[in-house]
Amino acid sequence: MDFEKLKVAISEMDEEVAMEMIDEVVETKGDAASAMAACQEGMAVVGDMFERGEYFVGDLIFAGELMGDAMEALHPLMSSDSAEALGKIILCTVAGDIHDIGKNIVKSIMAAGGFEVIDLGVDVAPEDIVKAAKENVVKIIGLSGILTLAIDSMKATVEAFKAEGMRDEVHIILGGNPVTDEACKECGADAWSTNPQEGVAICRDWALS
Ligand code: B12
Repeated sequence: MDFEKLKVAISEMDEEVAMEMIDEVVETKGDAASAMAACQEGMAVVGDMFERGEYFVGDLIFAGELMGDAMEALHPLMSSDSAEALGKIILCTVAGDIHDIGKNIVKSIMAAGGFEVIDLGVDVAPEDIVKAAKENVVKIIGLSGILTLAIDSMKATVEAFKAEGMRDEVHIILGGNPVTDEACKECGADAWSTNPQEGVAICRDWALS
């Protein structure tokens, strides 16, 4: 499979070519991880074109829907029956941010890795995340955010756990494009990653420790 062609199809929002290639990966039980990576690279191009004023919000919406369809089609290839049970994890996109394509990919990969994922959705207020952690007795929290301002919400979420006296009871991992080592330290989180597989490995270590 020519994954560069898939990347270009996503970046040009050529739905027909992109979905034909995705369907081929699904039918042949092909390399879903590379297909996902190609789609993500295509979305990065869409973002760059938006920034340059060549694409508009309508294009972002269409590209987002196309990416969502592609991820949904690839989902069965990411699941595994043999995964060990690793317990619960909360996942959400933080307050002020409604981007959820990356979060949903992470959700699929976490579930395939053996986690029971409690997905709180998008634009989730810090106190709602704390409440859900308390109610469901969850020790691992995954926060996703794509907007630069998401970093502030991530920090506010960590602070909310502190205010509730729960900071030492939970592990908090951050993910999404604007997250860096510096941002992670600034937020007071335990770990960060923009790579879902690496994120799962970190959470797995926490779950088994
Ligand atoms: C699609 C899209 C949209 C769609 C979102 C649809 C959806 N359902 O998510 C729509 C149209 C709704 C949208 C809206 C807006 N968007 Co927008 N959008 C994008 C775009 C093109 C792609 C994002 C994406 O899905 N990427 C693909 C996914 C797979 O990648 P990812 O999110 O990084 O996730 C991966 C990793 O980061 C990691 N990961 C993610 N979360 C987590 C969590 C954990 C725990 C771990 C371990 C890992 C992890 O794993 C994922 C899989 O590999 C980006 C451009 C870009 N380069 O990202 C702009 C972009 C993010 N948007 C942008 C903007 C400005 C907006 C709007 C403000 C536009 C507007 N004027 O209205 C609104 C914001 C609304 C809001 N309040 O959130 C800017 C943000 C600028 C900034 N620095 O803050 C970007 C960067 C475009 C740009 N270059 O200007 N957008």
